[in-house]
This record gives sequence, C-alpha cells and structure tokens, in this order.
Amino acid sequence: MTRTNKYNHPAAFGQTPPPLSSSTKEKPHPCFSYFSVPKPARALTTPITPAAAPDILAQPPADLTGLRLSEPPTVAAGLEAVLQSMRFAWREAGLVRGTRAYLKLNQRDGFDCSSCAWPDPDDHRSIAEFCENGAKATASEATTHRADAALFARQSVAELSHLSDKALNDLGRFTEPLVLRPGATHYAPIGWKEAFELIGKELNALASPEEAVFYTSGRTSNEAAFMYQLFVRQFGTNNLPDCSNMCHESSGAALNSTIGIGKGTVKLEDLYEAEVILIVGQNPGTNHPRMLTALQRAKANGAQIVTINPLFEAGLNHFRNPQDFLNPLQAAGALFGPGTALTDVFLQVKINGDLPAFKGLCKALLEAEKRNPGQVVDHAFIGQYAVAGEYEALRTELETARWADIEEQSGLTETQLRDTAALLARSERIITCWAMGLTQHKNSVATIQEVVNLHLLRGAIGKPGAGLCPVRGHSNVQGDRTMGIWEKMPEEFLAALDAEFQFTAPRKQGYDTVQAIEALRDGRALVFIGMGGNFLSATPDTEATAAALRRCRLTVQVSTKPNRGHLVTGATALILPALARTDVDRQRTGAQFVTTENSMGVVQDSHGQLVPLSEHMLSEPAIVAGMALATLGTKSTVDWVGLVENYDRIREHIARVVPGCQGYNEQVRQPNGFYLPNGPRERRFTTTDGRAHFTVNPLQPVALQPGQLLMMTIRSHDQFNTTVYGLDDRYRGVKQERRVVFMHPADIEERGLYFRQPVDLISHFEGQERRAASFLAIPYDVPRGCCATYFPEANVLVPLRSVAERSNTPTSKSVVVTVQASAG
Ligand SMILES: Nc1nc2c(c(=O)[nH]1)N[C@H]1C(S)=C(S)[C@@H](COP(=O)(O)OP(=O)(O)OC[C@H]3O[C@@H](n4cnc5c(=O)[nH]c(N)nc54)[C@H](O)[C@@H]3O)O[C@H]1N2
Ligand SMILES: Nc1nc2c(c(=O)[nH]1)N[C@H]1C(S)=C(S)[C@@H](COP(=O)(O)OP(=O)(O)OC[C@H]3O[C@@H](n4cnc5c(=O)[nH]c(N)nc54)[C@H](O)[C@@H]3O)O[C@H]1N2
Ligand SMILES: [Mo]
Repeated sequence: MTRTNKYNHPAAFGQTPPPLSSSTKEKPHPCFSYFSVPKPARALTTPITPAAAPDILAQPPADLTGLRLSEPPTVAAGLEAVLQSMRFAWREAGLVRGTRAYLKLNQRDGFDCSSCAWPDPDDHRSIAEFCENGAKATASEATTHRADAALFARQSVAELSHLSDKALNDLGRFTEPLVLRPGATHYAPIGWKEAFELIGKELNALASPEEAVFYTSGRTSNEAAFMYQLFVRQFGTNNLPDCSNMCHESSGAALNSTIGIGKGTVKLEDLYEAEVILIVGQNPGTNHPRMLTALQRAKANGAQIVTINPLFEAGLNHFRNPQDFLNPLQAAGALFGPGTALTDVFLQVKINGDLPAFKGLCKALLEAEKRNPGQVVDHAFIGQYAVAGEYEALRTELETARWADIEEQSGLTETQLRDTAALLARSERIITCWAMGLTQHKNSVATIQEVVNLHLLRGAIGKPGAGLCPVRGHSNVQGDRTMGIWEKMPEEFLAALDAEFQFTAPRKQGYDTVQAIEALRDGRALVFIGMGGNFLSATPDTEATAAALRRCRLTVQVSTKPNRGHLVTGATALILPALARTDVDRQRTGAQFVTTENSMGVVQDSHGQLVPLSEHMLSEPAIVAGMALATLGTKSTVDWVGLVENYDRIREHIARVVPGCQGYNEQVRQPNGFYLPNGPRERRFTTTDGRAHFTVNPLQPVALQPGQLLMMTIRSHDQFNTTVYGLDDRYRGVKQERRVVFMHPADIEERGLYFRQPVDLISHFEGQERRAASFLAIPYDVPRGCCATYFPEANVLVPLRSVAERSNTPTSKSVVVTVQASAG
C-alpha cells in the first residue's frame, strides 16, 4: 500500500507543487507589445537563392547504436509501464514539476493529454488517468531543458543535423524566437515584432496568396486552429494541408461517401457493450494504450476480440492494467497476475491483405445467409437505410469472387475467414476499430469501404455496442478538421465564415500535403508556415521534401521542441516558440483554457498547469494573431487582439460558424464537455441522398517481382511520430536500436543474409529506386514477403507519387523494397 501511493501524490515526497510564480499569476502575457500593424510592403526581403547546404542532413544519421534483442513479451503495460513513466518524467521535468503534470493529466480541472486522441471515460476517471506513452509525451513537453539562443549560437545548423532525432528532441523546449538569415550558419535571436513583420512582408510580396502553404499538425487547439484557418482564408488561400492528409484521410474519404460523416460512429460506452470487437491495422498497446483499459472492460462483459494484423503485437496479447496498482485490492494481481488475455482470434494478414480479407468475411456471411435466409443479413436495416440495388450488386460481385484469390491475396485461409464470419453472424453488436494499418495503402479507401459493407450487411451501425471506429492519432487532429483546417472545407462552412466575418473566403481547393510538396518543389509555392509538426520528416520521400523546402524564400515553424524540420529550411527560416498544452496561458483577462475534440467527437476544455519556461514563448492564438496583423493589417475584419485577450471571444465565433457548436462557451464548461452531432450514430445517414451505401471494390493484387518484399513503416514504443523519446521498442523485444528491418527468418535466409546483418533497403516505384543504408535484418514473426521498419528513418523510401486513390495519402505501409547486404 505504501507503494501504491508513492507516485500518487506529491505530498508523499514531503513536497507540494510550487505556486504559480507571481509574474505569471498577475501580469498578462507580454505578447501585446509584439503585435504591429504594418505599412503596406511589396519589396522582397530575401533573395530567392536556395539555402544550399549539402552538409545539412535531411535524414537521421545512419549510425548503428548497439542492438540488443530479446523475446517479445506477451504481456503489455503492468508495473514496467508505470516505472518507465516516472523515470522519464523525473529525468525531464524534475520531481515536483513532473509529478504535478501527471496529477493534472486528463483530469477535469487539468489538461488534455497531448499524446493520442483516445477519449477519457465519462463516468470514472482514476487519479492517474494516463498511460506510459501519454506520460512520456507530457514529460517531454514539461521538460526544463532549454533549446535557447545560447545553444544555437554554439552549434551550427549543419552540426545539429548530425544529431539523432532523439538527441534533437532532448535539447529541450524553444524559449525565444529564432531566425536563420540568408547565408547564415547559425540561428540567432529575433524579436517577436520583427519576426511577425518579416512574415507579413514575405507573404505580401508573393504574386498570389496561393504561393504560400500553411501546414498544421494535430496538437493545435480548436481555438488556435479556428484563428489560423481564418487568417489563411482572409489572406486568400485554402492551402491548408495537415497531418491528417497522411493519417486518416482515407477513413474520411471512405466514410463520408458511404455513411455521410468522415468520423467514427461509436462512443466509449459502445465498446463496453460490444459482443465482437475487430481491431484492424492498429497497435493500441503502443499508440493508444488507454484503449486497452476499455478492451479489458469489454472482455469482462463478455466481448470477443478479433485482431487482424501482420504482427501479433504484445498489447493485443495480454494486458496488465497499470491503473490497478492504485487499487490495493488489485495491486498484487497487477504485479504478478497473468494479465487479461485480449485477442481471441488472431488473423495474421499479409500487408494490405485486408481488402480480400473483408471480402472473404462478407462472402462467407452471404453464403451463410443463403443457407439460412433472413438469419444473417439485416434486411430490415438495409430496406430502411441502404439502397437495395447496391446490396444486390455487392451480392453478385461476392458470388463471383474466388476463395483461391482471397486466400492468396490476404494470406488467410478460407476456414479462418469462415470461422470469423460465423462469429460475426452470431453477434448483433460488432465494432471495428482501425488505424494506420488500413489507411496508408494504394487501395485504402476501398478497403475501408469493405469494412463499411460488412457493418451494413449486419446492420451493425447506429445502435448501442455497434459501429465504426477509426481511432485517430494526434490528440486534436479531429478537432482541427472540425474547426476548418482542410484544403477542401465544404461550402456550408465557408459560407458561415463569410457571413460571420464579412469577407469572401476563397473557394478554389487548396493543396493537401503531397500537393504542397509538389508545389514547393516546382516553385509554385515559396513560403511555408508550419503550425506544429515536422513537415520534413513526417512526409514521404524525405530527400524530395528537403529539396522542396530548400527552394522556399521563407520557412516558418511554430514549434515547441527541436526536430529535423528546423534544420532543412528556406533562404530565411524562423522558429516561433509556442506554449504547449501543459503550460499556463495567461492573457490580458487572465488564465485562458483551450478546447480539443477526441476520437469519439467529444469536445472538452484543457487548462494548462505548468509555469512556462520563459516569458518569450507565446500561445498559438497569439502567434496566429501576430502573423495575421502583420500580414493583413487594417484589411482584416477581425479583432485579432481582442480574440487573444479572451479566448471566450474566439469560442463565440466558433459557436456561430462551426456546425454543432451552438452555445460553445457554455457547452465546453460542462463537466465532461459535449458530443458533437453525429447523424450515423443515430442512423441518420448524412450522405447526399440520406442513405448508407454499399460499394463494390475490386480486388487489387499487389504485384511483387521476385526478390521484392512489401514493407510497412511503423512506430516503436518509444516515439511519438517523428519525436523519438528512446531507442527501445520493448514490446517487440528490441533495445537500443531503431535502424532495424523486421523480416521473416526464411526471407532473411533466402537472400543469403544472416540475422542482424547490416543491410541497405532499396525501394522500387515507377522505375525509380530510392535507397536507405544501414539497417540490421532481424528475424521476426511477420508473414513471408512482408517486412517492417520504423518511421521516420524509412520515409526516404516512400515515393512522393505513391499515394492512395481518392485520399492522396502516402502509401507508407505499402513500400516495395529489396534488401541487400551493406557494402563494406
Ligand atoms: N505512443 C505513441 N502514440 C501515438 C503515436 C505515436 O507515434 N506514439 N502516433 C499517433 C498517431 S498520429 C497515429 S495516426 C496513431 C497510429 O497508431 P497505429 O496505426 O497503431 O500506428 P502504427 O505503428 O503506424 O501501426 C500500425 C499497425 O498496423 C499494422 N499494419 C501495418 N500494415 C498493415 C496492413 O496492411 N494490414 C493490417 N491489418 N495491419 C497492418 C502494424 O503491424 C501495426 O500494428 O497513433 C497515435 N498515438
Ligand atoms: N513513413 C511513415 N510516415 C508517416 C506515418 C507513418 O505511419 N509512416 N504516419 C503519418 C501520420 S499518421 C502522421 S499524423 C504524421 C505526423 O506528422 P506531424 O504531426 O507533422 O509530426 P510530429 O512528429 O507529430 O510533429 C512533432 C513536432 O511538433 C511540434 N509540437 C509538438 N507539440 C506542439 C504544440 O503543442 N504546438 C506546436 N506548435 N508544435 C508542437 C514539436 O516541435 C515536435 O517536434 O506523420 C505521417 N508520416
Ligand atoms: Mo496520425
């Protein structure tokens, strides 16, 4: 019991959290002195010569660091997860600050975790409502290390680029604005006012607003996102690519056209009530660890879990709930027990074998229906909500689909698929969860539409315990979209924006992420502004993206921590340090809170708790206001300063512009926030004809040449996207090395290679080759012909033009490669 409380309350250490420093408490943030309304400027401020710097590395250095391998564990989380969290927090943020951060994480008066988008339980929150990886994200943000001007004066950009991604993140938080002037080798400090003026001048010097690209990552709050898209549209473009273009865009495309909303339809409670949960192309043990708690509860209520994945991820094997350590009655079981077995049926599909797998499941369901008419297919549902002709078309197509093709292309047997279909036929309440394993292939939209077909056949949507659940990545990626961060927002939204702010937003579709890289590469866009994220390393084709960024006149990164994207820049580069979600955000009218939307459409408030490391960091809304004032000047119809003084004013606009946000200020102040409207959740299908749609999606076999493998790029347990916290991937038994390629042992031997041999990877696309040197080949339980590497080291191999049909998402999980022994 002493142990249980040890990390539970800082008082246990004889220390109490420090009060907010008086300077942060009383004074409004000094940002207002930074805003300026410019005189109209037309002249270029920087030459167009690219910042050619061959010695600046766009990719992480290819040093091998001392691999240790062990048997992958069969149980996830448990005590080890708790210890890892604590060790990380105290190392980064110190005892008091680190513990304070944890105690406020996902609490009603605290801040929303900036890691993944998994929802908080409405009914019960434990004292430590977080997971190991949420804890790492929080500690990494709460760090007391500073990447300040002194550091950048000591180390040149080229020198910094030779550091690993982990070492870059370990430098700490940005604490003041920095500039890299044309030809300079080092970043130097710059005042906010000058930085904003520089942005305004460069943007106004463009021949057209379409020559600027405004990227967003998914941590940006609703308030900042709303202001940002408003600024960009008042400037005159829809060039608003975001990380979602590389993430769940395929889910959005598939779901919008079939059910009428680009989001999932289930609530957290539905998972507790489900009879069967399919988890497809997702590794929740690492990427959504709190989902395991929900799965544990579902299992306790009798749910069966079907996992479809090329890898049997430890998190879907057994789970010891770290929260149980807090409960004296369960602590022993949490420590020594076997954990909860999660997966009942494991279908080890080939990479991109999901379309044939779902086709097989649907085919088996229809065959069962034929044997027992009216027993399997939900005809009442189809009659009322779907289109009979489309159901017939699907039936005809599936009748002709051949089991031999389905088996060959999915890597699963007819028996496995029939058995699983029998389970689905017996169950009324079915949920399918998925993530990047489904969205990042050429035919991803079609695959997700097959998932929809299965749910429509069984009427498993829009009722308790059933539905579709794309599990979002970044903590506010869904909210950013709701607030208007999209290159193709619907007319309804744009019209409301026009009316609210008396201007005319552009209607021409903007660039998505891949199109933005192409525009920068071709000189059609000359200024890049990133609201968070790491555009260089998260995007495909690292060297092509680097060349594109180097052609810019100006690159601007609004960031919290250093990454490689700050080193590969345009002629002039700015780093603008932003307050993060953990930080107290004080403006003229007092402390402000922001709001976010989680993966299940719940909008909640988030209150920063930690004293910011410096007074020279601004909040994201303040940074947007600064850029907007310096760029739009008196042309703008928006009271930018007023919005920053009190975020309630931003929310008043949101209430009038964003569908479903009426009474936003009141609604977000309710204890659990509020659910955004979701028609399909209540069987109101919001497609153009008000119906749900079956679709026919032909098989698209992957054609590999002899010797080639299909490679997926995945996340390790110690990273958040391009932010690398550590070099281990504990759940896959890998320690101290990220440059590994997981291969079937027979595929290693067939190539005359030995285990752990250093190899080079070469990708093949449209006759072009891309190469990444120095990976260690390690044997792993992955289907023959498939292999896996980590993102972002392998992004250099993902061809820019290799994208998913209809969603334009890079095919990061379908890279055709050959593996060769490294020379020397
Ligand atoms: N700790 C941590 N949390 C995160 C993130 C992080 O980096 N770290 N990232 C956040 C973000 S932005 C996102 S989008 C999510 C990502 O969450 P995930 O989608 O879980 O992340 P990935 O590592 O890309 O894992 C994809 C999973 O899909 C499987 N897979 C790959 N190809 C296929 C396929 O063809 N078919 C099937 N069925 N499975 C396949 C892989 O084996 C792996 O288990 O996580 C979010 N949460
Ligand atoms: N090969 C391959 N590529 C992929 C993927 C894959 O599976 N395989 N996954 C794709 C997916 S799903 C996604 S979502 C993208 C992710 O793409 P991004 O969102 O662009 O990348 P991140 O690595 O999450 O961005 C991390 C940086 O964001 C900044 N940051 C963090 N918090 C804040 C904040 O609160 N405010 C601001 N202003 N900045 C902040 C920090 O400086 C940090 O270094 O990558 C995609 N790329
Ligand atoms: Mo993502």
